[in-house]
Amino acid sequence: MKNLTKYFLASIFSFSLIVFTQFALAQDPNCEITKVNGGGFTTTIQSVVNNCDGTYTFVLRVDHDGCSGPSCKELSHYSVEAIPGTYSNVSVQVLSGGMTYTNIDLGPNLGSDPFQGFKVDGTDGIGGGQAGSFTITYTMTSIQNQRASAKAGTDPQMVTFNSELDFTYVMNCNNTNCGVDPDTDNDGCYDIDDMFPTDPARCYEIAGNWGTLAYEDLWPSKGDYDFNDLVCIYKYTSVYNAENQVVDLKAKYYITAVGASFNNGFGVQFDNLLPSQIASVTGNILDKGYVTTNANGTEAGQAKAVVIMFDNTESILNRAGGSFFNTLENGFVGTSDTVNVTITFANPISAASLGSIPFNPFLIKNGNRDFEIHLPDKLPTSLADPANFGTFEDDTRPGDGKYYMSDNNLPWGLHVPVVLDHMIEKIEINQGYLKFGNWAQTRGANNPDWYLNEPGYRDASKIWEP
Ligand SMILES: [Ca+2]
Ligand SMILES: [Ca+2]
Ligand SMILES: [Ca+2]
Ligand SMILES: [Ca+2]
Repeated sequence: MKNLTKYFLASIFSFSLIVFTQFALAQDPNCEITKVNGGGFTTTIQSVVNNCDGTYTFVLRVDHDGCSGPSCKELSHYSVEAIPGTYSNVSVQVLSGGMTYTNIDLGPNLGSDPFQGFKVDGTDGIGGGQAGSFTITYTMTSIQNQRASAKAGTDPQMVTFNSELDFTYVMNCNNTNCGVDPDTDNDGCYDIDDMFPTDPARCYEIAGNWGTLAYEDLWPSKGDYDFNDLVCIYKYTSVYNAENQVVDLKAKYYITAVGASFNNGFGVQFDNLLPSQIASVTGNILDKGYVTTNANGTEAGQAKAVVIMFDNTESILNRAGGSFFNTLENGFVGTSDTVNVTITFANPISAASLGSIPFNPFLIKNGNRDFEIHLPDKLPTSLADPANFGTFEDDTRPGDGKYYMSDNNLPWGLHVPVVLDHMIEKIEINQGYLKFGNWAQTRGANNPDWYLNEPGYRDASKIWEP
C-alpha cells in the first residue's frame, strides 16, 4: 500500500488525481496504464524500470483491435515524444499480427508530428482491419511527460502520458524503482519479509507457545479435584497482513489426558467478537450432532463469536486400551490427533481487539450443551443454562462478577502458559502441586507460578508420567 499512500499524498489537492489513482489501482491489477489512441489503437505502458545508473528502460505496447473502415486506418508510423538527448536504445518487437516497418527514426525532429522524439517509420500490416500488437523499448535519462501518436492517414491518434501518474505509477506498482526490494504480490510487505509472497492479504505469522487447559468435569459438583478429566494443550498462531492486523487465527489442540468417564466437548468464546466478524472456521471436529453452526462455522445462537473446536474427545483420541486416557500409573499410554482449526476474520482486526490467549475456552460436559465449564471469572456463552449457577459446590454470582468458582474460590478450569504435567487419577491437584491451594484460594494473588518445577513446588510421585 506504500504506492497508494504516496499517490494519495501527492494528489491531496486534486480530486481528479484521487479518482485517477483509484481507477488505476482498481483497473490495472497488472500494474499497466492503457490509453486509447483511437482508430482501434491503444497504447499501454507495460513497464518502467529504474536501472539504478541514471537511466530508465520503458516498454510501450501498441495494440490494434482489427477494426476496419474509414475510422480505422492502417498505421503509417508510430511516434513517441522525448526530449532531445535523453533517449537511446530504441527497439521494436512484434508480438502478434503481421506488422512490419522500414526503420526507426531517432529524430529528434519528426516531420509532421507536433513534438520531438523518435518514431517507428514505414509501418505496414497493422490497423485498417489488421489486428496486431508490438512493443517499443527505449532508454531515457529521466521520466518525462510523453505523447505518443499512432499516425494513420492524417489522423494523429495521440495519447498523453504523465511522468508521475502514469510512468512512475507503473514503475512503483511493479516495484521496479531503484533500490526497492521486490514485492511480488504488491501488498507492501517485501518478498524478503513476506511469508506469503503471492498472497496480498497475508504478510507474516507469529506462533505462540504451548499452554495447557485442564478441567474438572463434574461442575457444579466439586468432584475428586484431580484436574485431569480433560487436559488439552494448545498453541495459537496469528497471521498478519502488511498493516499488522490479524487475518487468521490458527489453533492447535492436543489432548494429553482424559481421566473421565464423560465424553466432553471443548469450545472457545471470543468475548470481544461478534459472530459476523468471522468469515470462516475450518478444521474443527463436530461429530456428535449437538452443535449447530452458522454458515461461517461459528456456533449458532450465540451473541459473541463462539467456535466449538471438538464436540467430543473420542473422535480425537487414539487409545492404547482402557477407559482412562493417560492418567493411570503404569496404565496404557495413548496419543491424540492434533486438531488444527483456522479462523479467518471477515475483516482483518487488531491483535488487541482479538483479545488475549487463551481467550475464553470452556468444556462442554458430556455432550450436554447446557453445561459449560469455564476458567474462573470467565463469562458463560449464550447457550449455557444459568439455572446451574450456585448449585452444588458452585458459587457463581453474576451480580458480583464471580463465575465458575466454589465459595472458597476453587476453580473447575485451569490455564497455565506452559505444558502442564497432570495428576495421577483421583489424586487432588494440591497433593502434586503444593502451591496450588494458596494460589487458588487467593484468586491468583499468591504463587502465580505454582505450576513451575521449582524446589518445594511439587510432589512428583503424585504427578502422572508415561
Ligand atoms: Ca508481498
Ligand atoms: Ca503477501
Ligand atoms: Ca476429576
Ligand atoms: Ca480424573
